[in-house]
Amino acid sequence: MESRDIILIGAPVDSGKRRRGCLMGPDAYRVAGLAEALTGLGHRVTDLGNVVPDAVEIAPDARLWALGETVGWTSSLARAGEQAAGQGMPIFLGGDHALSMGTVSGVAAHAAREGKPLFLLWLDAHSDYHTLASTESGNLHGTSVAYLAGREGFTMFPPMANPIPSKNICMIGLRSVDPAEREALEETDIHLVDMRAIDENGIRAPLAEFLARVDAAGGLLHVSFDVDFLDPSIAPAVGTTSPGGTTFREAHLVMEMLYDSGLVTSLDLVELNPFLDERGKTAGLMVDLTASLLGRRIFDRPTRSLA
Ligand code: 6HN
Ligand code: MN
Ligand code: MN
Ligand code: MN
Repeated sequence: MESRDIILIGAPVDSGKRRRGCLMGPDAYRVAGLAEALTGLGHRVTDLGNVVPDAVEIAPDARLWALGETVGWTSSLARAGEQAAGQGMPIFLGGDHALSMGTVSGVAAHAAREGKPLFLLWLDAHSDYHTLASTESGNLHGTSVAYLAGREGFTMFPPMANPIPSKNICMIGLRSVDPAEREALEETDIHLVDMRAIDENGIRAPLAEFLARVDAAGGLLHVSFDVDFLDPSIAPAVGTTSPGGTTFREAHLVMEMLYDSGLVTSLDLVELNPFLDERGKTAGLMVDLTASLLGRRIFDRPTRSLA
Protein backbone atom coordinates (compact mmCIF):
# COMPACT_ATOMS: atom_id res chain seq x y z
CA MET A 1 0.00 0.00 0.00
CA GLU A 2 1.21 3.47 -0.86
CA SER A 3 2.39 5.38 2.20
CA ARG A 4 1.41 9.05 2.26
CA ASP A 5 2.53 12.19 4.01
CA ILE A 6 -0.55 13.28 5.91
CA ILE A 7 -0.79 16.69 7.51
CA LEU A 8 -3.42 17.21 10.19
CA ILE A 9 -4.54 20.81 10.59
CA GLY A 10 -6.97 21.80 13.31
CA ALA A 11 -9.57 24.32 12.14
CA PRO A 12 -11.72 25.01 15.22
CA VAL A 13 -14.12 27.25 13.31
CA ASP A 14 -17.33 27.87 15.25
CA SER A 15 -18.49 31.09 13.59
CA GLY A 16 -20.46 29.59 10.71
CA LYS A 17 -23.64 29.14 12.71
CA ARG A 18 -25.21 30.10 16.02
CA ARG A 19 -25.03 26.78 17.86
CA ARG A 20 -21.65 26.44 19.50
CA GLY A 21 -19.44 23.41 19.97
CA CYS A 22 -17.60 22.66 16.71
CA LEU A 23 -14.52 24.38 18.11
CA MET A 24 -13.99 21.20 20.14
CA GLY A 25 -13.89 19.08 16.98
CA PRO A 26 -10.13 19.01 16.34
CA ASP A 27 -9.39 17.79 19.85
CA ALA A 28 -12.16 15.18 19.64
CA TYR A 29 -10.49 13.71 16.56
CA ARG A 30 -7.16 13.70 18.36
CA VAL A 31 -8.67 11.99 21.41
CA ALA A 32 -10.46 9.48 19.18
CA GLY A 33 -7.07 8.46 17.77
CA LEU A 34 -7.05 9.78 14.21
CA ALA A 35 -3.26 10.16 13.97
CA GLU A 36 -2.70 6.70 15.48
CA ALA A 37 -5.19 5.09 13.09
CA LEU A 38 -3.43 6.59 10.07
CA THR A 39 0.05 5.82 11.37
CA GLY A 40 -1.12 2.25 11.89
CA LEU A 41 -1.91 2.07 8.18
CA GLY A 42 1.70 2.91 7.37
CA HIS A 43 1.31 6.62 6.67
CA ARG A 44 3.56 9.39 7.95
CA VAL A 45 1.41 11.78 9.99
CA THR A 46 2.26 15.28 11.17
CA ASP A 47 -0.15 17.26 13.35
CA LEU A 48 0.46 20.98 12.85
CA GLY A 49 -1.90 21.93 15.70
CA ASN A 50 -4.66 24.47 15.30
CA VAL A 51 -4.90 27.45 12.97
CA VAL A 52 -6.18 30.77 14.35
CA PRO A 53 -8.29 33.27 12.41
CA ASP A 54 -6.73 36.42 10.99
CA ALA A 55 -7.78 39.64 12.70
CA VAL A 56 -9.91 41.59 10.24
CA GLU A 57 -11.90 44.77 10.60
CA ILE A 58 -15.29 44.26 9.09
CA ALA A 59 -18.41 46.00 10.31
CA PRO A 60 -20.93 43.56 11.79
CA ASP A 61 -23.90 42.81 9.56
CA ALA A 62 -27.23 42.27 11.29
CA ARG A 63 -28.22 39.59 8.75
CA LEU A 64 -24.98 37.62 8.70
CA TRP A 65 -23.85 35.84 11.85
CA ALA A 66 -20.20 36.49 12.86
CA LEU A 67 -19.24 37.72 9.41
CA GLY A 68 -15.87 39.21 10.39
CA GLU A 69 -14.73 36.09 12.22
CA THR A 70 -15.58 33.86 9.26
CA VAL A 71 -13.74 36.17 6.86
CA GLY A 72 -10.72 35.99 9.20
CA TRP A 73 -10.85 32.18 9.16
CA THR A 74 -11.16 32.13 5.39
CA SER A 75 -7.92 34.01 4.86
CA SER A 76 -5.88 32.16 7.51
CA LEU A 77 -7.08 28.73 6.41
CA ALA A 78 -6.47 29.54 2.74
CA ARG A 79 -2.82 30.19 3.55
CA ALA A 80 -2.53 27.07 5.70
CA GLY A 81 -4.28 24.99 3.05
CA GLU A 82 -2.14 26.16 0.16
CA GLN A 83 1.04 25.54 2.09
CA ALA A 84 0.05 22.09 3.36
CA ALA A 85 -1.18 20.96 -0.06
CA GLY A 86 2.36 21.49 -1.32
CA GLN A 87 3.77 19.18 1.34
CA GLY A 88 1.41 16.24 1.47
CA MET A 89 -2.24 15.40 1.96
CA PRO A 90 -3.87 17.88 4.32
CA ILE A 91 -6.74 16.70 6.52
CA PHE A 92 -8.56 19.67 8.03
CA LEU A 93 -10.12 18.86 11.38
CA GLY A 94 -13.23 21.01 11.79
CA GLY A 95 -14.82 23.10 12.86
CA ASP A 96 -18.04 23.92 11.05
CA HIS A 97 -18.49 23.95 7.28
CA ALA A 98 -17.60 27.64 6.92
CA LEU A 99 -13.99 26.45 7.19
CA SER A 100 -14.13 25.03 3.66
CA MET A 101 -14.21 28.53 2.19
CA GLY A 102 -10.64 28.83 3.40
CA THR A 103 -9.32 25.28 3.05
CA VAL A 104 -10.65 24.71 -0.45
CA SER A 105 -9.58 28.11 -1.75
CA GLY A 106 -6.08 27.36 -0.45
CA VAL A 107 -6.06 23.95 -2.11
CA ALA A 108 -7.41 25.57 -5.31
CA ALA A 109 -4.48 28.00 -5.31
CA HIS A 110 -2.11 25.04 -4.99
CA ALA A 111 -3.86 23.21 -7.86
CA ALA A 112 -3.62 26.30 -10.05
CA ARG A 113 0.10 26.53 -9.36
CA GLU A 114 0.48 22.90 -10.36
CA GLY A 115 -1.54 23.55 -13.51
CA LYS A 116 -4.09 20.88 -12.55
CA PRO A 117 -7.88 21.19 -12.34
CA LEU A 118 -9.40 20.87 -8.87
CA PHE A 119 -12.50 18.75 -8.31
CA LEU A 120 -14.70 19.01 -5.22
CA LEU A 121 -16.75 16.18 -3.69
CA TRP A 122 -19.29 17.56 -1.19
CA LEU A 123 -20.66 14.83 1.11
CA ASP A 124 -23.50 16.56 2.93
CA ALA A 125 -27.25 16.55 3.60
CA HIS A 126 -27.15 20.19 2.54
CA SER A 127 -25.93 21.91 -0.60
CA ASP A 128 -24.43 24.95 1.21
CA TYR A 129 -25.14 26.96 -1.94
CA HIS A 130 -26.65 30.14 -0.48
CA THR A 131 -25.23 33.52 -1.36
CA LEU A 132 -24.96 36.18 1.33
CA ALA A 133 -28.12 37.64 -0.21
CA SER A 134 -30.17 34.44 -0.27
CA THR A 135 -29.32 32.90 3.13
CA GLU A 136 -32.39 32.94 5.37
CA SER A 137 -30.61 31.80 8.51
CA GLY A 138 -27.61 34.13 8.15
CA ASN A 139 -25.43 31.12 9.03
CA LEU A 140 -22.42 31.26 6.76
CA HIS A 141 -21.71 27.52 6.88
CA GLY A 142 -24.61 27.33 4.45
CA THR A 143 -22.77 29.45 1.85
CA SER A 144 -19.43 27.67 1.35
CA VAL A 145 -19.99 26.06 -2.05
CA ALA A 146 -21.43 29.29 -3.46
CA TYR A 147 -18.25 31.11 -2.49
CA LEU A 148 -15.99 28.38 -3.86
CA ALA A 149 -17.89 28.21 -7.14
CA GLY A 150 -17.41 31.95 -7.56
CA ARG A 151 -21.01 33.07 -7.05
CA GLU A 152 -21.36 36.81 -6.69
CA GLY A 153 -21.79 38.98 -3.64
CA PHE A 154 -19.03 37.74 -1.33
CA THR A 155 -17.50 41.20 -1.42
CA MET A 156 -16.14 41.26 2.16
CA PHE A 157 -14.36 37.94 1.63
CA PRO A 158 -10.95 37.42 0.03
CA PRO A 159 -11.69 37.24 -3.71
CA MET A 160 -12.01 33.60 -4.83
CA ALA A 161 -9.02 33.65 -7.18
CA ASN A 162 -9.49 30.14 -8.56
CA PRO A 163 -13.23 29.43 -8.56
CA ILE A 164 -14.13 25.78 -9.05
CA PRO A 165 -16.03 25.18 -12.30
CA SER A 166 -19.47 23.80 -11.49
CA LYS A 167 -18.90 20.76 -13.69
CA ASN A 168 -16.04 19.83 -11.33
CA ILE A 169 -18.34 19.74 -8.28
CA CYS A 170 -20.32 16.72 -7.10
CA MET A 171 -22.71 16.72 -4.13
CA ILE A 172 -23.78 13.40 -2.65
CA GLY A 173 -26.28 12.83 0.18
CA LEU A 174 -28.60 15.78 -0.44
CA ARG A 175 -31.89 15.85 1.46
CA SER A 176 -32.19 19.40 2.80
CA VAL A 177 -31.94 22.05 0.09
CA ASP A 178 -33.60 25.46 0.52
CA PRO A 179 -35.75 26.84 -2.33
CA ALA A 180 -33.26 29.57 -3.31
CA GLU A 181 -30.45 27.02 -3.38
CA ARG A 182 -32.46 24.62 -5.50
CA GLU A 183 -33.32 27.32 -8.00
CA ALA A 184 -29.69 28.36 -8.34
CA LEU A 185 -28.40 24.76 -8.48
CA GLU A 186 -30.76 23.91 -11.30
CA GLU A 187 -28.99 26.54 -13.41
CA THR A 188 -25.60 24.86 -12.93
CA ASP A 189 -24.03 21.60 -14.05
CA ILE A 190 -23.07 20.59 -10.53
CA HIS A 191 -23.51 16.83 -10.27
CA LEU A 192 -26.35 16.42 -7.74
CA VAL A 193 -26.95 13.07 -6.04
CA ASP A 194 -29.83 13.22 -3.58
CA MET A 195 -30.96 10.51 -1.16
CA ARG A 196 -33.70 9.36 -3.49
CA ALA A 197 -31.15 8.67 -6.21
CA ILE A 198 -29.11 6.71 -3.68
CA ASP A 199 -32.20 4.74 -2.59
CA GLU A 200 -33.09 3.87 -6.15
CA ASN A 201 -29.70 3.22 -7.72
CA GLY A 202 -27.20 2.86 -4.91
CA ILE A 203 -24.32 5.15 -4.04
CA ARG A 204 -21.64 3.35 -6.09
CA ALA A 205 -22.59 4.31 -9.64
CA PRO A 206 -22.72 8.11 -9.33
CA LEU A 207 -19.49 8.19 -7.34
CA ALA A 208 -17.73 5.94 -9.84
CA GLU A 209 -18.86 8.21 -12.66
CA PHE A 210 -17.54 11.32 -10.92
CA LEU A 211 -14.22 9.67 -10.06
CA ALA A 212 -13.79 8.60 -13.69
CA ARG A 213 -14.16 12.24 -14.71
CA VAL A 214 -11.57 13.39 -12.16
CA ASP A 215 -9.20 10.69 -13.37
CA ALA A 216 -9.69 11.49 -17.06
CA ALA A 217 -8.96 15.18 -16.39
CA GLY A 218 -5.83 14.42 -14.36
CA GLY A 219 -7.40 16.44 -11.56
CA LEU A 220 -6.78 16.89 -7.86
CA LEU A 221 -9.71 15.90 -5.65
CA HIS A 222 -10.76 17.62 -2.44
CA VAL A 223 -13.36 15.80 -0.33
CA SER A 224 -15.45 17.83 2.11
CA PHE A 225 -17.17 15.48 4.57
CA ASP A 226 -20.01 16.99 6.64
CA VAL A 227 -21.00 14.74 9.56
CA ASP A 228 -24.67 15.20 8.62
CA PHE A 229 -24.02 13.24 5.40
CA LEU A 230 -24.48 10.29 7.79
CA ASP A 231 -27.78 9.22 9.25
CA PRO A 232 -28.27 10.78 12.71
CA SER A 233 -28.78 7.32 14.25
CA ILE A 234 -25.11 6.54 13.65
CA ALA A 235 -23.78 10.12 13.87
CA PRO A 236 -25.71 12.20 16.40
CA ALA A 237 -22.98 14.80 17.07
CA VAL A 238 -24.03 17.48 14.62
CA GLY A 239 -26.19 20.56 15.02
CA THR A 240 -27.93 20.21 11.65
CA THR A 241 -29.14 16.59 11.75
CA SER A 242 -31.44 15.59 8.96
CA PRO A 243 -33.21 12.21 9.00
CA GLY A 244 -32.72 9.70 6.23
CA GLY A 245 -28.96 10.00 5.79
CA THR A 246 -26.42 7.53 4.50
CA THR A 247 -25.88 4.28 6.33
CA PHE A 248 -22.73 2.96 7.94
CA ARG A 249 -22.07 0.72 4.95
CA GLU A 250 -22.87 3.32 2.30
CA ALA A 251 -20.45 5.74 3.92
CA HIS A 252 -17.72 3.13 4.23
CA LEU A 253 -18.19 2.12 0.60
CA VAL A 254 -17.72 5.74 -0.45
CA MET A 255 -14.49 5.92 1.54
CA GLU A 256 -13.23 2.59 0.21
CA MET A 257 -13.95 3.63 -3.37
CA LEU A 258 -12.14 6.93 -2.77
CA TYR A 259 -9.11 5.03 -1.52
CA ASP A 260 -9.14 2.66 -4.48
CA SER A 261 -9.29 5.62 -6.86
CA GLY A 262 -6.02 7.02 -5.52
CA LEU A 263 -7.35 10.48 -6.43
CA VAL A 264 -8.00 12.20 -3.09
CA THR A 265 -5.44 14.91 -2.38
CA SER A 266 -7.11 16.76 0.54
CA LEU A 267 -9.97 16.28 3.00
CA ASP A 268 -12.17 18.33 5.34
CA LEU A 269 -13.90 16.70 8.32
CA VAL A 270 -16.58 19.19 9.30
CA GLU A 271 -19.52 19.92 11.59
CA LEU A 272 -18.60 17.46 14.35
CA ASN A 273 -20.01 18.98 17.56
CA PRO A 274 -18.54 16.90 20.39
CA PHE A 275 -20.90 18.60 22.86
CA LEU A 276 -23.73 16.67 21.19
CA ASP A 277 -21.93 13.32 20.92
CA GLU A 278 -22.74 10.11 22.77
CA ARG A 279 -19.55 8.91 24.46
CA GLY A 280 -17.41 9.66 21.40
CA LYS A 281 -19.54 7.58 19.04
CA THR A 282 -19.57 10.08 16.16
CA ALA A 283 -15.93 11.10 16.54
CA GLY A 284 -14.95 7.42 16.52
CA LEU A 285 -17.00 6.72 13.40
CA MET A 286 -15.43 9.68 11.60
CA VAL A 287 -11.98 8.33 12.48
CA ASP A 288 -12.93 4.89 11.13
CA LEU A 289 -14.29 6.41 7.92
CA THR A 290 -11.10 8.43 7.45
CA ALA A 291 -9.08 5.25 7.96
CA SER A 292 -11.14 3.58 5.22
CA LEU A 293 -10.40 6.51 2.92
CA LEU A 294 -6.71 5.93 3.62
CA GLY A 295 -6.59 2.23 3.01
CA ARG A 296 -8.11 0.29 5.89
CA ARG A 297 -9.78 -2.80 4.51
CA ILE A 298 -10.69 -6.31 5.53
CA PHE A 299 -8.83 -8.17 2.78
CA ASP A 300 -6.26 -6.88 0.34
CA ARG A 301 -8.01 -8.59 -2.54
CA PRO A 302 -11.62 -9.09 -3.50
CA THR A 303 -13.31 -11.83 -1.50
CA ARG A 304 -13.06 -15.14 -3.31
CA SER A 305 -16.23 -16.84 -4.38
CA LEU A 306 -16.94 -20.28 -2.97
CA ALA A 307 -17.80 -21.73 -6.37
N1 6HN B 1 -24.10 22.86 6.54
N2 6HN B 1 -29.64 25.59 4.42
C1 6HN B 1 -29.55 25.80 5.85
C2 6HN B 1 -29.08 27.23 6.12
O1 6HN B 1 -29.09 27.65 7.27
O2 6HN B 1 -28.73 27.91 5.16
C3 6HN B 1 -28.64 24.78 6.51
C4 6HN B 1 -27.18 24.92 6.24
C5 6HN B 1 -26.38 23.78 6.75
C6 6HN B 1 -24.91 24.03 6.65
O3 6HN B 1 -24.53 21.76 6.15
O4 6HN B 1 -22.86 22.93 6.74
MN1 MN C 1 -22.33 21.41 5.16
MN1 MN D 1 -24.84 19.71 6.35
MN1 MN E 1 -31.82 28.05 4.95
